[in-house]
Amino acid sequence: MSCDTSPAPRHVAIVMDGNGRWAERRGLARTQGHRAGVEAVRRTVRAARELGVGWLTLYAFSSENWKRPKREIDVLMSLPEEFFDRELPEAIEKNVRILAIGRLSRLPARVRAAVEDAVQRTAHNDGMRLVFALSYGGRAEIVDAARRLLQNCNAGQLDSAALDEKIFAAHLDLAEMPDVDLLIRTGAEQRVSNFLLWQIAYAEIVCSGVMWPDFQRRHFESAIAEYQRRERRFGLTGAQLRAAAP
Ligand code: V0D
Repeated sequence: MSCDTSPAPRHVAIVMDGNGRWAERRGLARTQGHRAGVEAVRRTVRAARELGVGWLTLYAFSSENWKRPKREIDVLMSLPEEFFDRELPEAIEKNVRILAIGRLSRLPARVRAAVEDAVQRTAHNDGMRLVFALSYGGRAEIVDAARRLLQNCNAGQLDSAALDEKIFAAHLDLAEMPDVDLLIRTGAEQRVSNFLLWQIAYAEIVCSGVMWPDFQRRHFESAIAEYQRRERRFGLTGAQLRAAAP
């Protein structure tokens, strides 16, 4: 069933899992899976923009990923630059604003510089927001927000009695990031894995058995269609839904 009238989700977040397994199944090195994953990122960014998604947040590197073998980390750290070589001109042309969340200070200086350069060069864009979570953990983001709040409190800029969810959210890595509407996880796992914990409070979760390098536009469209089917039921009882059925 298609529904042309339901809105696209405003904020889609994706856990891009299954790259290593995709490669191992083909007798390739895991790093070949990560490289193939970059192509899937390119396709997905283009599809999201064309489908009218306002925010796309991608889990590129978790705070736990630092425990991986050094050689694998070295390849992973080459991917932001590889991505921008081809994609930054298009992002600029298509009015995409690039942002990053996570402990960017832990990244190699070169990677950090490439990311900050892309953020800066697209800072004036007001089209789709493309957010990369790098060296990111959801709990760490919440702890960092609490630390900023305590600092503001101790500096007399915030009264603890006035603290509410809205003020708290404004101290997260990106104050203007809206709640996630649709959380997609590929790679046949069904876990949140410490991604955007605060922002997914009311997210619809769609898990896909497809390994991330195989993720195509049709998989993205089908996840959005599933979101729209669920969204149309929002708040109604089963009886109300049946009564409203044509
Ligand atoms: C490997 C699948 C794009 C997930 C996608 C540093 C794991 C491909 C980026 C990227 C990675 C990050 C920041 C940025 C621009 C692009 C990326 C990493 C891994 C880890 F500003 N893909 N990608 N970064 N993979």
